[in-house]
Amino acid sequence: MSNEFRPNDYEAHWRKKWEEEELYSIDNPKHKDKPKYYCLDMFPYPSGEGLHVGHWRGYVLSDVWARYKMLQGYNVLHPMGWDNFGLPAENDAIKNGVHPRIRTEKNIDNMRRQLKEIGCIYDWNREFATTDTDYYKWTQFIFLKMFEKGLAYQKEQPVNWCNECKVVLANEEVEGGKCERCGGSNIEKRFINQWMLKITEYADRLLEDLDGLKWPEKVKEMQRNWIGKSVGARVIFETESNDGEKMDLEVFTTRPDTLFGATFMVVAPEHPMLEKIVTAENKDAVMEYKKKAQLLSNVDRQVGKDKTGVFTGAYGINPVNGTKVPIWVSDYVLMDYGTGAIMAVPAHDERDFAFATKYNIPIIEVIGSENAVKDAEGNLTEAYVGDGKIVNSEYINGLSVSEAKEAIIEKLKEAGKGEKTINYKLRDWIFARQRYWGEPIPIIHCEKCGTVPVPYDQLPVTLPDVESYRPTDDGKSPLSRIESFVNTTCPKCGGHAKRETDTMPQWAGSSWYFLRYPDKFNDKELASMDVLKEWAPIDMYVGGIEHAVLHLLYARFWTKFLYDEGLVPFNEPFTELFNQGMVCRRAHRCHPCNRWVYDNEIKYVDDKPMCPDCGNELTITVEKMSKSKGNGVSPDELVKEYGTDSLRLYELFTGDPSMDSEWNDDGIKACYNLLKKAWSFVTTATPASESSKEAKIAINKLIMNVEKRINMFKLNTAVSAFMEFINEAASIKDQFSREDIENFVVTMAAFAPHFSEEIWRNIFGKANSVFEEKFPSYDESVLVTDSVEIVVQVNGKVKAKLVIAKEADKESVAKDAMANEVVKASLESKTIVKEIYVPGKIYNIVVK
Ligand code: ANZ
Ligand code: ZN
Repeated sequence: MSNEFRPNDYEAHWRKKWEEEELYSIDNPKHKDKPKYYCLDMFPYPSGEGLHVGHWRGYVLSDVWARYKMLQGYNVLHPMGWDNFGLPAENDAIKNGVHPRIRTEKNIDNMRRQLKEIGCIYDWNREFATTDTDYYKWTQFIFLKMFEKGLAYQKEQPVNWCNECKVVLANEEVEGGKCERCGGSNIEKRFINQWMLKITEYADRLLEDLDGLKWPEKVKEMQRNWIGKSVGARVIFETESNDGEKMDLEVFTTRPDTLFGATFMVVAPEHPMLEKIVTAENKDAVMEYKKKAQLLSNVDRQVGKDKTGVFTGAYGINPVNGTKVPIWVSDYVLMDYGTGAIMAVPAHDERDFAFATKYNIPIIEVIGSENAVKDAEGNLTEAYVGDGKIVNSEYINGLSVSEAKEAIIEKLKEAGKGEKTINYKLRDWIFARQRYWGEPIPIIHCEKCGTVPVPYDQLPVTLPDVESYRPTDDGKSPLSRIESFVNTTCPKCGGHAKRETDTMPQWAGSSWYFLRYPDKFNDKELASMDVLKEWAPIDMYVGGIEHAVLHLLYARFWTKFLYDEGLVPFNEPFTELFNQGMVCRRAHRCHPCNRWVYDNEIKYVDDKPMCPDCGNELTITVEKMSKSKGNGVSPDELVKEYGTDSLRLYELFTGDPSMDSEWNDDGIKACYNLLKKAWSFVTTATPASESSKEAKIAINKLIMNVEKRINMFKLNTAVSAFMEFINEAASIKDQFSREDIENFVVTMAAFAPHFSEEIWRNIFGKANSVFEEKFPSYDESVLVTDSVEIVVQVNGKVKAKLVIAKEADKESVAKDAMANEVVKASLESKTIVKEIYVPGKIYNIVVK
C-alpha cells in the first residue's frame, strides 16, 4: 500500500462509486428512517462560458453544509437543475439560427460535468430543466390558477421598442438609453397589451412574513424597500382647468402634518390633468418640457440630479387654509407612484428645497427644532427632515409630528378633502415577453367568448418549433407566424379562435422549481401535499445577493398563492437563506484602448504590466471575477494539479463566505499542504492505546471549533482550525488513539470528501462510506481542565505552542520549551540573554 498523497489517483474513483451506490439518493433505503433536510442552491442558468472558480464557491459552500447535515444523521435532499428558458440562448438563436434547445443542452452537459467534478452530493435522479414539458406543464397550470383567481390579467403597458431591431427590449437589454443588440439609441416607448400578475395583492403579507425568516437582515431590508410601504394621506387641492371648469388635484403625502408649509405643488410630466390646467401662455414651455422628460428613465429622473421644472400657470387651493399654491411640472415626480402629484414642502423635504431654492419659491418652516440648520438671518440653509414641534400652522401649533398627522387627517376627512391611505412602491409584475424561448401562455382568444383559459386537461401547451426566432416586424412573438400553433378551436364555443403567442418571462420557471424536486416524478399534481409536508419548506437556501429582491419575492408570492389554493402546506418557501460573497481578482485595464486585457495577453516590461496593443501601462484593480474582464480562473487546471479537495478547501479558505474575497493564485498551495500533512499524519501515526492529555485536547478542540464555525457559516475559519490541528498533531502524532484519528477523518469529510473516503475505506479498510458515520461529538470538559496553552517565542517570533499545567512554574515551562524541536533549532549556536514568562500566556526567549 502506497502512503504517498496522490489525490488524482482516487478522487474520480470515489465520485463514481458514490453515484453507483446512490449515496445521495433520498430514496436509498439506508436513509429511509432518518429525519429530512432540504438544502438547495439557487437555480443556475446554464451559460456557455462554463464555471470559473468564483462560481465554485457557492456550490462548495452548500455542499459542505449538505454533507455536514448528512453526517449529523439527516436524509439530505440536495438537488440540481436548470433554469433554461430566456434571453441569452434566444439572442444567440436569432443571430446564428441554432435552436436554443441545442445550445442550452450543450451548456447543461458542460455544466453538469463541471459540477460533478466539484464532488457535490447532488441527487442527479431528480435533475430537471424548466424547458421539460412535464415541468412547464405545471408552470402553465399555476398560471391558469392565477387567471381563475383574477391574479393574471392584461393591461396596456409601456415597453421599450427598438426601431432598428424592430423588437421589444427587456429592461436589461437597454443600457444607458442604448439598445444592447444594435448599439443604437433609436428606442421609443410603445404601449402594448401585456399579461400581468397581481403581486401587489400580496404586498402586505410579503412584507409582514419577512419577520419570521432566518434570512440576512440586509436581504430582508432590500425586500422591505422594494415593497416600499408608506402610510400617509391623500389630499385634495381644488383647481381650475384652463376653460374655467373646477377640478380636483389629488396628491399623496406621507407628511400631512406639514400641509401649512406647502408653498407649491408639482405634477408629473405624464399627469393626465396637465394639459387641462396649463394656461395658454405656459403651454409651449410645458409641452416642450414634457417631451424631453419622456426620454428619461425613472432612475435618471430621481437620482441626485439638478432639479428642473416649468410653471403651469395654474394654482391649487390648500384645503386647510385656502391659500393659492402654484402648480409646477417637474420630472422628479413620477407618474406611477402615489397619484403622480405632490404638495411640495421645501422646508422639510430635500428635493422640494432644492427646487424652491432654484426657482425662488417661498420656504415656510412648519416643524420647529433646534437642530434645523440656518444662516445668520435665520433662514434654513437645507431642508430640516427631523422631528420637532409644529409651528406656523394655526390650530395644530405645538403638536408633535404624529399628533399633527392625526389632527390634519381628521380635519380633511370632515371637509371631504382627503383621508388616510397606504401606498406601495411594489408594482404588478409584467408576465409576458414577445419572444420565442419561454413557456407559452395557456390562453385562447375567441371573438365570441373573449379570453378563454386552455382547459387543464389540455396542458401542456407545447412550444412548437419555429423557423425564425426573430419577433415579427410589428413586435409580435415569433409564435404568431406559426399558423398551426395560432389557429385553434375555442374550448367554450367550439368556434375558431387564436392562441396567445406571448411567452412567460425568464422568472416563471424559477418561481416554483423548489417545490418540484421532492416529487419530481408526480404526473398528477405539481407535487403531492404529503411529500411536501415531509421535505419542504427548504431548510437552507444558498445563492448570490443578486437575487435578494426579484427572484426571492416572486418565489414567495407563488408559494403564498399556492398555499391559499391548498396546493402547498406552507406559505414561505425558504426558512433559512445564506448569501455567499463574490470572488474577486485583479484585472488589468488599458484606458487608452478602453478594454480589459487578459492575463495571457499582458506584456511585462520591468515587471510592469503593459498593453499588447498600445504599449501603455495597465491599471490594476480588483474586480468581480468574470470572463469579460479576463480575470476568471478556470478550475480545470487547478483540479488537475492539486485535486478537487484542495480546490474545495481553498474556495472556503479565501475568506468569510458571506463577504467578497480576493482570489490569490498561490493560495491553493496552503490547502494542498494541509491535505498532504493530514495524509501523512493519518497514514504514519501509530495509534496509542489511550490518548495523551495533549492529544485529547487537540482533537476535542478541533471538533468543537469546526462544529461551531460550520454553524456560524465561518467556513474559512473552520479550515484554519484544521491547519492549526495538523501542525500541532505532527509533533505528537503517536499520542492519539485510534478513535481520535478516525474522528479526525470524519470531521474532515464534509470539507475534503474524497480524502476522507479514501482514508476511511481504502486505508482503514472500512466497509461503509465515511458519510454513514456520525459527526463526532466533543468533550468540553477536556478543554476546561487545569491545562493552558502557552506560546513560546524566540525573539518575539512564535515557535511553538505548549499545553502545560495551569500552575506550572517557570522552570518546568522552560524545560518543556527547550525540549521542543522547533524551539531547539532556533536556539542553536545562540546565547540566551533573557527569558520572560507571563504565566499562562507567553514564554519569550531573547537570544543573541
Ligand atoms: C409632502 C412632504 C413633506 C413629503 C415633507 C415629504 C416630506 P415615500 O416615503 O417614498 O412614500 N411623493 C409622493 N408622490 C410622489 C411621486 N409620484 N413622485 C415623487 N415624489 C412623490 O415618499 C412619499 C413622499 O414623496 C410624499 O410625501 C411626497 O412628498 C413625495 F416634509 O409630501 B411628501
Ligand atoms: Zn369561443
